[in-house]
Amino acid sequence: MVQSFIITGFLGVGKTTMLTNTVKEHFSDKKVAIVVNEFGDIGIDGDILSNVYSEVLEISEGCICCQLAEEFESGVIEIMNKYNPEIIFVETSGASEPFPIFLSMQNLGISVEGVICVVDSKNLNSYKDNSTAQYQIGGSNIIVLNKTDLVDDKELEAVKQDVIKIKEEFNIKNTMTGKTVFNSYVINSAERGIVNKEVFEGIYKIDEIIGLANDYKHDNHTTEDSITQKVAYLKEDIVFNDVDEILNNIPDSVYRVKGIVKVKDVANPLVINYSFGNVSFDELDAYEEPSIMIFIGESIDNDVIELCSKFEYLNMPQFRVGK
Ligand SMILES: Nc1nc2c(ncn2[C@@H]2O[C@H](COP(=O)(O)OP(=O)(O)OP(=O)(O)O)[C@@H](O)[C@H]2O)c(=O)[nH]1
Ligand SMILES: [Mg+2]
Repeated sequence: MVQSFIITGFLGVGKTTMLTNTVKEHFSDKKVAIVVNEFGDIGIDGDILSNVYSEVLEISEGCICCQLAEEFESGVIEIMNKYNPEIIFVETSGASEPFPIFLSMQNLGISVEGVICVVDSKNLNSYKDNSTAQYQIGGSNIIVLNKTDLVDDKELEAVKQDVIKIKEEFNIKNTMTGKTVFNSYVINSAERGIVNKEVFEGIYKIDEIIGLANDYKHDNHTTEDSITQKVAYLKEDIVFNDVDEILNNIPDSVYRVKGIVKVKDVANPLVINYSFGNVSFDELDAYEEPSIMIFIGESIDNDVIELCSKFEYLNMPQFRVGK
């Protein structure tokens, strides 16, 4: 039977990093397939992951836990038929809830070994009131406190207590037995998404969860949350400093920026990864599309329009409206 893990967690917490680091290392002897769903209609993670894994399926333009259940399931079937993987890792979008995806995997007869929620130890405070983020923590059985390099022991302990509190609030019940489903969960710490192999050893209590499916009511949560995205393209003739200048002027409402840009003074295309004020860059081997930046946050529209008017080399297409 094909095994799977679902990797969830809010925007920019380090899910893709975990896939490119830990998962790659621990599963080098297995045939691994990756399914990735990104928030918004243009994906960047597929390009990053394709650099590391040969079998990557990217599902964009919507949320796999709401609008895209069918596309998700047929995508998983396609990847199984084509590649015959031993393990499938699903990276959910930062705005997805994990439980509907768990149900889809069960529907397909794929064993879910664990639902891993990656938590940004540095920034949990900024996003812990978001209902989707709470559901991600509540609906997982393995919690990875990531970015521990950015906090001290005291701050990490406070994050752990916040997670435990959210877990207690999300006392999800098995409708058949009345037992709490996510009673047994584990919390791990990680830097760069690097976690022990034991995390993947399968502790999901699948039998406890039978019966929940019938009762689970999943509204389209993306319409409730005010998270939106705006896409902008960059002019061709720019240098690294131009990009840096934009990143130094990101408004507070925007907590995530992803992008791929080509600049004159760097040989390879650069992947931009900005989350809650921290930026990193990685080089890609090839990228033929126009340079792009995607801004994600809450009620960001006016702020991003203003940003684009400040930097003439940043163009926002008029016809695009935030989702
Ligand atoms: N300092 C530090 N940065 C990290 C760590 N893990 C990830 N990052 C950085 O956090 C940013 C976001 O990482 P990703 O792995 O793309 O996060 P994600 O959860 O996949 O993001 P989305 O798919 O957009 O929701 C990148 O700049 C990473 O380099 C960590 O442990 N420490
Ligand atoms: Mg990602």
